[in-house]
Amino acid sequence: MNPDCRHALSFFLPAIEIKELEPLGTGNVNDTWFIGTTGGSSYVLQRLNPAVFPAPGLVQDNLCTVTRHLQAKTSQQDAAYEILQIIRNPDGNDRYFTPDSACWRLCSFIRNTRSLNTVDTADQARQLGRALGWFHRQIASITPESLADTLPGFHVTPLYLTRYDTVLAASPPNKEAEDCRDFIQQHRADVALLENARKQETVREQVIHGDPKVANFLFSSDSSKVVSLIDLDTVKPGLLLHDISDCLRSCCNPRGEDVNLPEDVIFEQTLFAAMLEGYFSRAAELLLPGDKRLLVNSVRLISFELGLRFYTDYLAGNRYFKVDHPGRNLFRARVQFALARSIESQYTALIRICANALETA
Ligand code: GN1
Ligand code: MG
Repeated sequence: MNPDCRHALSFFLPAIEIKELEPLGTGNVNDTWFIGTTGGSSYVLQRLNPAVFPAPGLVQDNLCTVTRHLQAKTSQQDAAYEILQIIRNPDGNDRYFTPDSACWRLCSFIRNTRSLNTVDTADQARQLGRALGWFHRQIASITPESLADTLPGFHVTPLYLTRYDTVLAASPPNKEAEDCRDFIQQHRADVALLENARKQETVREQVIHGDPKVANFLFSSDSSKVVSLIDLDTVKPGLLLHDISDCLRSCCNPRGEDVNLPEDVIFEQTLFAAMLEGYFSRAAELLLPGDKRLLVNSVRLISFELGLRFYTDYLAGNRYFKVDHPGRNLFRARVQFALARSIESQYTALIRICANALETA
């Protein structure tokens, strides 16, 4: 067993007898393990990546604030979804630091659930939309100032473009990835879309999840029902459109983010319609006029932004997103750019689907 895992576990649960310890999930940033004990309890142990989260204590503070808020809200009504429990050690401490400045934490494991990397059916997409809409309604009453900005500039697309320009200028010429550079060049003018709308106050700002990709929703083991929305590391003030778009770029790409053939990637209209139907059934009243008007363009932008982030990290030597081989982030970038292209090619139809879903909500 990784000695740091063992130290972290004995910090949180000094009397623990471990029966199972296995890597869990497909996260691109943090390390996660499933822990089963001889007594039949199960937990999730995580190591926050210090290269991504420079102030992990604040990430943990945000997590506590949000889970406390969700627990208080759901105890007043029928609990629609399960909420993560943060485990504390006998002294009441919920975080453990190793000498490499990494922060470790332990949470409950939500039983009888499974995590998917892609959505296959409209029913699953509708369930994702409902769960995200529910989550947005619950967290809408959190005062943004009560949460720390743990990742300044997250989802501010123009800043990612500036960073890309800097990294590119310092990189050796790379013929192999000319397609990515061309695609970025062609879309430079689009990057300020959401920042402009934010300035004009036509889009809703509130506390958001920050990373509502498919893998962060737990489905019931035996149905398409969503049981919980997990990975609350990026919960902080943002735009509702950041979350809706990030969820859609993941949900409507049935081939997934890690496919090796970007030319196979398509943005699926039926999944788009179903996710929106589910989302609007729970949270349509949160949307401002700009949210409705910019939704399709915003999904395209967030796909482009993620492609830009992956490509920049590839050029910078893969320091942010974990990789299993040096070309992985280049593949991932191509997938997101292919998705943005697929959205572009179906633009009129997607606008119509979105308008219909809003009308029938
Ligand atoms: C990262 O770590 P993970 O897999 O939950 C990233 C998200 C990306 C996502 C793409 C803090 O999330 O922004 O959308 O990869 N998280 C951070 O899979 O940058
Ligand atoms: Mg995440």
